[in-house]
Amino acid sequence: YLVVVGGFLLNVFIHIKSIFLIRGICIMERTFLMIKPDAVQRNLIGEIISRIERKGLKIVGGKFIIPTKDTVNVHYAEHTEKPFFHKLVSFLTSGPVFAMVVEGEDAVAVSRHIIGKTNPTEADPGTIRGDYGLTVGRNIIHGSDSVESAEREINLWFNDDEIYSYEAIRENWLYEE
Ligand code: DAT
Ligand code: MG
Repeated sequence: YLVVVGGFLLNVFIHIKSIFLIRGICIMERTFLMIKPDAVQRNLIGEIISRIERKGLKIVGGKFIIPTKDTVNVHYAEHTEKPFFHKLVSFLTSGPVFAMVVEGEDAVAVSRHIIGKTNPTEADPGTIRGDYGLTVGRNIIHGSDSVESAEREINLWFNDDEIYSYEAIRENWLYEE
């Protein structure tokens, strides 16, 4: 019984840690997005950031870097056993990416929606992958798939002092009281 209660309290703590800001009834989240090397090479950084900004999401961290193999191995640890893992790692370390921390109400789910399905063949038109991607191995952008993954990935790619919280006046028009 104590183990169950303890596990529950730990889960609550993890959730409260990731829900760092509560504005009215809406829950603000942070997510990790990364414009992959194919999109950088194709000059799509601006297009993609425009979509994120237009949606109302707030960029609170950003960096242009060539990822190390170590970082990508940890980032994609869940795919270590997949047949495409090796190619995935060499693709992501092949050139610069633009990594971002993005904040907003339901930021994780909202950004997965505007990114579209993993395989651009199935991604709807109007989504980033649907509009700019053609194959799964070159699918333009990464977005965290859950609040837990987001927290893990943000900590992997960013130091705390590289993320800036700030209030933007537009938020009064994006969110209800
Ligand atoms: P997502 O990026 O939508 O979270 P994922 O986590 O399943 O998708 O896979 C991570 C990345 O691995 C994905 O963006 C592209 C690559 N990938 C996934 N499935 C693949 C496949 N069948 N063949 C080649 N690459 C694949
Ligand atoms: Mg994924």
